[in-house]
Amino acid sequence: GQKHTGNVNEGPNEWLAKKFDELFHIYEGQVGKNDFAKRGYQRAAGILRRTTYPIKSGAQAMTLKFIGQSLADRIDEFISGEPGRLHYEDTNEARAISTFKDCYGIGPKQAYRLVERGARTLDDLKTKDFGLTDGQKIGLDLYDELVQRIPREECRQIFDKIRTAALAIEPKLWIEIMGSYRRGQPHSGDVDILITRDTSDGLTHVGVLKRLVRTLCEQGFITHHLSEPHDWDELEAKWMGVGRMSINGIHRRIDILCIPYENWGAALLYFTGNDVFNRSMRLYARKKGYSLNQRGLYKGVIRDRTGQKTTEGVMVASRTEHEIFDLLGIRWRPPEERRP
Ligand code: DCP
Ligand code: MG
Ligand code: MN
Repeated sequence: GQKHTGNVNEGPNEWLAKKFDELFHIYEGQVGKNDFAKRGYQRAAGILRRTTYPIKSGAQAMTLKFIGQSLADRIDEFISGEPGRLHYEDTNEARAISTFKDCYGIGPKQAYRLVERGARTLDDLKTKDFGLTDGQKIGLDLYDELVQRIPREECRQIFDKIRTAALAIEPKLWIEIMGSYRRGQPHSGDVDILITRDTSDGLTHVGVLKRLVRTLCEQGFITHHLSEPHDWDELEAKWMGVGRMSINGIHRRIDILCIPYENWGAALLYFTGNDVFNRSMRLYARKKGYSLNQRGLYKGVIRDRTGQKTTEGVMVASRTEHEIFDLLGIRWRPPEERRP
């Protein structure tokens, strides 16, 4: 169940980066124990991808920021071709966890539990009762299609289709494609769509999501619903499902998120990612005495010793990405540069 995330412009260390991707995925299923190592592998993959000259030894890699002795040892292991720890970790159990967590709705924790309970193959999940939800069962049925990355051109076609349908319902909508597509990636795991409406004339986008999903169903584009909003008529509502461009097309994962107008910039920032960039941005905000989430940047948040919020604070920026970067005092970074 490895996803193919290779770039058309692969650098000289892509093969090493892929090794660290593998390690990251194996460790992802082993929740709790190896969080530190896990993040290290993820970061090493990113750093190696951005290094423009070939890395030939662990010692040489240690001249790069964030690569310490243990990551360097791993690099030497990979370069020497010795089985090493990766081989040791590449058990049936680890492979099953890695496969299961690529199924829609199954996270690393649950994948681990399913393996603990004896599941080893997708067939086990299909034929025995593991108490999976309806959404997870759809994910299982469509597994082979949904693990395939979506080429950039098809993402654009899907976005065009959804945008056209949405604007026919309400011409004043704001609609944007986010996630890996907005970061300029050559292919994506799903299509992430954000919707709101300028409220200066007193109207909102409420009601659009329901009509949009209905229209796309009628057009034969939407084929499955995975998760529907708690309340279709809230300003903040999320629909998750599956669609395809044609009857012979591959089923693709689609997320459509509606948000209040005032949260546009913060939501765009959050859902453009990537997740590692978001984590470092949130951490930076915290160091500066702010708190950042998908709704906005807050000042005056009070936390207890464990880091839990005891006071919500006041939202000080949220309408545009620029506003948030500016208040934090950092240069605005275009989506293509939002990597660890
Ligand atoms: N996100 C996050 N933390 C999570 C999940 C998501 O910060 N646990 C943010 C960052 C992601 C964005 O939401 O970039 C969209 O989530 P996706 O899972 O769709 O991830 P991407 O679009 O980045 O990648 P993919 O091509 O796999 O869809
Ligand atoms: Mg995505
Ligand atoms: Mn998504």
